[in-house]
Amino acid sequence: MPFSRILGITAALLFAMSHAYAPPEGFNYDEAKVPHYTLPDPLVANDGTVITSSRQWQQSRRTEILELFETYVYGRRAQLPTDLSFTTTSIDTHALNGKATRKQVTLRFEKEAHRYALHVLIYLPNSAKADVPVFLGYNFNGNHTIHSDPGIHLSTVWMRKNDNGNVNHQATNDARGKSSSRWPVETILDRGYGLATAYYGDIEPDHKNGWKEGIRDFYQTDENGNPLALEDWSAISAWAWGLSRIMDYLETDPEIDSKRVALLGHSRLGKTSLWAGAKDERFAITISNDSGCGGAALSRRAFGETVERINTSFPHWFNRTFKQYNGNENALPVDQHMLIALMAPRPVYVASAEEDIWADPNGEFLSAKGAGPVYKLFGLKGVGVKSQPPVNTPVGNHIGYHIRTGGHDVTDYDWEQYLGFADKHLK
Ligand code: GTR
Repeated sequence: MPFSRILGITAALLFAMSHAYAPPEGFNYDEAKVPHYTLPDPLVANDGTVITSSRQWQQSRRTEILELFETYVYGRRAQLPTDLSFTTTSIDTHALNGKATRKQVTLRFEKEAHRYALHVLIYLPNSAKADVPVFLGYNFNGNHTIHSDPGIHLSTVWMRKNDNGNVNHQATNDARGKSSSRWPVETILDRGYGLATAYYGDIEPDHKNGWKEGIRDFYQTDENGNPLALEDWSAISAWAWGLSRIMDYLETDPEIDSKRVALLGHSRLGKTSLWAGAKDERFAITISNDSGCGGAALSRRAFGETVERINTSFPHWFNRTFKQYNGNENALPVDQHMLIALMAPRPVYVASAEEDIWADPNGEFLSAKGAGPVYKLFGLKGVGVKSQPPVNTPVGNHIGYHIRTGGHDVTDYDWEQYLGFADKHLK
């Protein structure tokens, strides 16, 4: 190879490396340029009534806000399955050198055709007696990526990524353990928690035509029995629906305390967890890790990723009505602080990363803070600070928040805060 070619390749590599985390150009990353906006007040009902008690919130305002998010952002979701079944496909009581019991459970939604299967991987600490609290979260790349444990079934469905051990969008053995840095399984077990996870692509592959192979192609009515067109719901709604089905299973597992399930998700799966936690009050805690636009971040700030950009890059994530707010965030009847507020009075945690400016860390903080007045109705404390805390300084009581150093990822530091938050509220 000529020397000039080697130089060229080296330069290209260095460029790629230095720009690996560079956020897209043409978006605002300057706090001073955030447009002026007024947030809708979670405590003013659609008819103008001011909500002053937790009772009023629970009886009417909560439902109103849920419906606003259904109508304008995430869409509706499917009916309950009529033939939900759970099959334990493998169980190993001496997994991870005897530390854990590993179960793999397949959820199916229909008796006859058996088209859809949601494969749930569960680790429970053998040191625990019974009734284990668990963390539940979707993974991005298949259950086999969260740990190198060879007993984990290799996923056979379509994988979004075509690297890290995936070939032709199918997982190979080389993909095992590739996402393990995001899942400190042994630490979770040592702290007395179980872990349940599933691949979100089991419910619907994450691309614009993924619905054709997902449950959105199957269910014709929503949870109230009304006809459901494809655009009436969204991939995020479908994925969130799947998390509730996992909860249906957890409720039947005698080794698990389904009243103490902490739901977490990163990035797009953080958006999904927030919507699932809002819809389904069986989740005791909801945790958003770097969920950004359409997750914890306030849409009106248009800082980093905007509504228009997300609707263009990922048209399948949100419902059709959300597209009307491209470049027009101020007209949205909701903003994301109201989504956080839907968790009340259950504890909720929002986390950001300093270099993850695409996700608007300050917008994530302001949203967590903006849910505070609703928690106050219940006599509960929110983030407890006026402005974004310094890096690596977690704050908050019933609404937890931190911004850590580093980029868009789930790290041991994040988990340490989530475990501490769960200890505080679930133990
Ligand atoms: C990005 C998207 C973000 C976030 C992220 C992810 O491309 O713009 O909203 O969801 O993907 O999920 O990793």
